[in-house]
Amino acid sequence: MTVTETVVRTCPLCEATCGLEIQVTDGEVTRIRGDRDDVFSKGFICPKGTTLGHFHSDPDRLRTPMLKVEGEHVPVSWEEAYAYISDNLRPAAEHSAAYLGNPVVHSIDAGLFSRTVLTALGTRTVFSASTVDQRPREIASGLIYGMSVTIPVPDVDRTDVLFMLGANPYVSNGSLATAPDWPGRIDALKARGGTFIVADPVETRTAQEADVHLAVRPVSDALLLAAMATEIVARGHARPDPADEDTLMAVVDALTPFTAESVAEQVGVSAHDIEDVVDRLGASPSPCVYGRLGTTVTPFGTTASWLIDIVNALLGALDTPGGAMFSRPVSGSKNTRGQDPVGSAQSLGRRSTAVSGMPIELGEHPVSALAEEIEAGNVTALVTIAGNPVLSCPDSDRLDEALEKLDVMVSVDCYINETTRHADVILPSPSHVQKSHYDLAFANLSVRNVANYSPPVLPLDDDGLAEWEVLARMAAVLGGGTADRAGAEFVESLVYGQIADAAAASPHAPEGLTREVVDEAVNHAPGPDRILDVMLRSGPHGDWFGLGDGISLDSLIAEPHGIDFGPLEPRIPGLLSTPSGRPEFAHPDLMADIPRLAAALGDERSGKLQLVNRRTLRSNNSWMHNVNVLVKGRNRCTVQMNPADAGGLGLDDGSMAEVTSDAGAIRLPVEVSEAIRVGVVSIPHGWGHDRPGTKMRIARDNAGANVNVLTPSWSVDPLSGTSQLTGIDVTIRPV
Ligand SMILES: Nc1nc2c(c(=O)[nH]1)N[C@H]1C(S)=C(S)[C@@H](COP(=O)(O)OP(=O)(O)OC[C@H]3O[C@@H](n4cnc5c(=O)[nH]c(N)nc54)[C@H](O)[C@@H]3O)O[C@H]1N2
Ligand SMILES: Nc1nc2c(c(=O)[nH]1)N[C@H]1C(S)=C(S)[C@@H](COP(=O)(O)OP(=O)(O)OC[C@H]3O[C@@H](n4cnc5c(=O)[nH]c(N)nc54)[C@H](O)[C@@H]3O)O[C@H]1N2
Ligand code: SF4
Ligand SMILES: [Mo]
Repeated sequence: MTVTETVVRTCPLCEATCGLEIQVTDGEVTRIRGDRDDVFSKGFICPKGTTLGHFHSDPDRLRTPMLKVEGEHVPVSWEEAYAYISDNLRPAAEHSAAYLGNPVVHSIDAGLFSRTVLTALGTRTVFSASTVDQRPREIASGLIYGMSVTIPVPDVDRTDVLFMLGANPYVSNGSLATAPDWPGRIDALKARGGTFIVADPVETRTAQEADVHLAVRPVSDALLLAAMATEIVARGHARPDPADEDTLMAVVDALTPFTAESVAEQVGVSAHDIEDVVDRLGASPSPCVYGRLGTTVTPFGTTASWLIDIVNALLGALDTPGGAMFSRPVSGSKNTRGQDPVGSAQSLGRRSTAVSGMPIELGEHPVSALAEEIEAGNVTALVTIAGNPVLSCPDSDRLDEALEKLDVMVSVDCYINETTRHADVILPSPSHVQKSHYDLAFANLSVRNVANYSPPVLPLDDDGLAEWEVLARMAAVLGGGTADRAGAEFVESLVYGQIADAAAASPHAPEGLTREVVDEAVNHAPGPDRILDVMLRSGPHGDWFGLGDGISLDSLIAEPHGIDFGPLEPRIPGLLSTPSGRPEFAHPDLMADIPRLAAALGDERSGKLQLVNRRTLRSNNSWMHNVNVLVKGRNRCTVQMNPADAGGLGLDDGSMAEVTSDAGAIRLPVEVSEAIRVGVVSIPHGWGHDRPGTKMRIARDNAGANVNVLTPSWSVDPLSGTSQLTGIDVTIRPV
């Protein structure tokens, strides 16, 4: 007899956190659609969300550990895999490093247990996808608010003028701003008479919806924002919180060289257009400025992130409804635990990498430095968890070669791809429908305070391990313990114990809370769920283990469509941890970058084309190209060019071109588009699946070219170490 059931869960693929309604027939996922009752996404879904079943049943997805024997990966038992790790990685720990990829933050298992592996390994050399992404925003937040997790998000549902720089949420579904259904939210903004303004060198899907589109030159955002700050004051729009007025005016004084007139040439739009945007924001009762990837992966990423906050604060739009606000995660966060807004000063520049002296901030090395550290012999052993740096990181041909020089490499991943093909051992993580899910990371970035827990939809494969257990066993064996369930539970007890102790010691805890009360109340099996239970119960809406009124994991399980705790509320000064007890808008490490920005006013143009990044709706960085329904149809890995640029080079739509930068060269088809600014070209990342030794058959048939062969490893934001991935000088010729 056929058994069909319908379950709901949160999509783990991107930051939008959509609710999915999943139909399961005889243990197979047979249909996925949007969950109309989800409290946050209300039925919204994108094409990727419907493919979790395809991914689950992909025959190329790893189901057993793989060991490289004479250059070929062969399936082995867990015992053999962990024995290899014990014999080979453990002795190499002294020169080991780790790379953590993007899906780590989308997984409660990997999010809570990746660090146990690094701790057991004893490595201080940690790389992650953050330094090809949002690290500048986190650094700016650390300096200004005292904690890197304290990131302002646009209150998109209440603003009436939204100015968005370097983001394309109609395609990416949003980032550092968790909000399922950006199209619906922007429509609602317009329906209430609001204005939507976009700054992007490309007239993207998002820019097409804008009332005003500034087709800025790449890497010019910090200049634009600096000028906006001074123009807000000059044009009489400043209305900062009186407590911050002196600090903000000190910043504006230092920004005197930047005016609409002085930056117009570099930004590539007229002074009048800049003034118009300033006036629209200034005239609005609830304006909001939001910047994303296009503003962070540049040599001025940290400075641009800082200046966004300066502009919002000058407009009186920071921490106020309709402006840029701060989430208050239901599962708690560093910035929900304290009570005292006064903390010690943060500063940059304490550590740097050995070879090039790139900054090491927030405990992480820039991925731009990974290849050279391996080449120099400083890193001889590498662990990768949920990452594909060979496609996602700059100068990737060089990195690809460097990985071959390692003595030992271990990966935790679902595929044998461009990166994991170098690994001696690959430990498989189960498919996403076999995991429980809770968005610990994105609760910090959400435009509403929402909580939603999903149990696994399907059981583990025979002999399969949950991802937390894969990682905890590895930590156990690296720490000298046993690579079995007992070893994993020992590691879990350390993580659980830390969180349970912190809950018992919380300044918010009610009278009578002890570690014993916590242990007695928590009734979930060892693993991420019982840790989550502690976090929820000691979070801002928690039941304090029965001593108060509020939620627990069990009450969340009883609400499969999630619980909505409402719109964001002002949180300054409570969430601060700064010497002054106010935001450090004039932090000396940020002010110190103003002369470098002023020097950029005089930059000569190279006369070359400038490469910018691009996302496409049916991709998810590098790893979903083995799902046929997502890659079929026209080739999306193209170089988009304005007709004026293409024509001048004798290129037509569909003709093959060679694109060359100082780092390398790739060949791919041309897509002629009026939407792109003259002098700018765009190529998506995550492609280039033609390397030998990978086992992703559909991806190989749709290989595309790897844009990160073109991005230079030597150009980083000097404050954060984040790679420059946009505004790269390239030349193009027909082939
Ligand atoms: N479909 C899909 N969705 C995704 C992903 C994916 O790969 N595919 N990846 C996910 C991840 S990991 C992330 S971090 C988010 C990112 O999500 P977003 O931050 O929305 O990033 P992008 O979609 O890359 O949009 C960046 C925009 O910046 C523009 N740009 C480039 N350089 C500059 C510049 O110098 N200045 C300005 N103002 N604009 C510039 C580009 O043209 C592009 O339109 O998306 C997530 N969602
Ligand atoms: N040129 C250019 N380069 C870019 C960008 C750009 O816009 N332009 N964007 C950058 C950004 S924002 C990011 S975040 C990075 C992403 O950089 P990475 O995180 O290095 O790359 P991904 O393609 O996301 O690789 C994810 C890996 O995790 C595996 N995986 C998927 N799910 C799971 C899981 O649940 N568990 C485990 N263990 N493994 C899993 C996949 O098979 C894949 O190997 O790329 C960056 N690179
Ligand atoms: S928008 Fe993101 S979270 Fe929503 S269905 Fe698509 S991939 Fe999943
Ligand atoms: Mo990202």
